[in-house]
Amino acid sequence: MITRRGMLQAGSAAAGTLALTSTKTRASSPPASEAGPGLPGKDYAPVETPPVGSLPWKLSGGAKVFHLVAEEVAHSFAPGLDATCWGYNGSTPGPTIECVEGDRVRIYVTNNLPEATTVHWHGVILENGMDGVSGLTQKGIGPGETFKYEFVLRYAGTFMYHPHFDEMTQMALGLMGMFIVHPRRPTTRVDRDYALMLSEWQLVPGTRKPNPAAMMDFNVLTMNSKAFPGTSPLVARRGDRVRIRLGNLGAMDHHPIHLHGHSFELSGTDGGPVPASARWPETTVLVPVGSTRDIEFIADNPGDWPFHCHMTHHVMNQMGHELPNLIGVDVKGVDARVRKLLPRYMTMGHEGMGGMGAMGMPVPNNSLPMVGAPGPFDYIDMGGMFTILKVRDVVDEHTASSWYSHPEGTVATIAAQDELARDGIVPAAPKQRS
Ligand SMILES: [Cu+2]
Repeated sequence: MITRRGMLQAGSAAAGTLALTSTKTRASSPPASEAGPGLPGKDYAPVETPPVGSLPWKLSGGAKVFHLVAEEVAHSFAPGLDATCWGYNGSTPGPTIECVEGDRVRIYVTNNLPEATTVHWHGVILENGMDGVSGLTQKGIGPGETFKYEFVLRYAGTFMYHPHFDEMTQMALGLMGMFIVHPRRPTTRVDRDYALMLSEWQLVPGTRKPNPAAMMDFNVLTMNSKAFPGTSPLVARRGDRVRIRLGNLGAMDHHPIHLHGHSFELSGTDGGPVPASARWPETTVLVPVGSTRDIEFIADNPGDWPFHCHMTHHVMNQMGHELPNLIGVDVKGVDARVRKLLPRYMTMGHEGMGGMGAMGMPVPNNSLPMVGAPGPFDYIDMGGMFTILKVRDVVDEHTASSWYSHPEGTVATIAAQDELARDGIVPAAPKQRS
């Protein structure tokens, strides 16, 4: 007679090296020895992590071997804003690690920082001793030491890697990266697959070292450690199925990331894929600290579409927050008096703060204007955690650096007098200010 216990024993014997089988709802993958290491082009289409790319690997004894080097890196957030950060293999974020479900990985980590570090594989289900938590699951990797992590990737998903030693300092300085495990048998194929790590920094204008003690007032908000206009545009051909994988390893802030011109579905988290039956349409996805969110959509609407954090202070660069509120204040008298001392003085902010970047106000050395960059019509009044999705009928090497050319009659313009008259619109004069 087959008993319940007998079935369980048989089941666990058949599972072989895979320990987690019974209560998991996620399907377990075949062991690496059975399927062989997943290969780019054959088993997966590589992810794009602009501008850092993916970490190279080599095969050794059936495992994919990677080498991460934690080190100080010279970094540029955007033209005109350079900093000394910490990263992996010369960049922040570090290069993306890409694997396939079932792969065995051996990841060497060399620490070239002045203090200990570890690497935690955020979201990856693995043996406790490979989890990378200093003091709890391993000793810290001392300066100059190289540690070895080795595990089998049981589940597909969008994961991350980061230190769990002095993480407040180490992540504030840029130590983080994406870790993507492609499914062995994909249910959806996408044409473009992007990865963007969201983070936040405090960089006092004129300085070059991010401040790890910051707990609020982050003033440089980034995608892959770049602030607009330093971010890379995302390009898609009209009709492409696009996946964007967002990770958030900022210190304190969740980011509602909004896409213009399209709606999308949440297709995965750092817990794995979301079943098709559990998805619903959105145009904004909240990416909480310490999580990943994958979105998928058909890029069927040509144009230059903003893709940005909807927290208004997160699309500013190096915004100071200690300003008095001058909106609506009559500053004429103040300006006249100050100009006796400073002839070119002009109070800012009383008519709103738009266009401050376009005015070409002088900024301290090594800092950014608070917003934006020149656009095809005028100055783009957003910066920080902002990039542009460029959807085109034809995609080539010029697409990323070119502006959309709009079909005639599809751009909002100043209203013509005869149109106002036809539609019975009388523009109202501004009300008298009290
Ligand atoms: Cu944000």
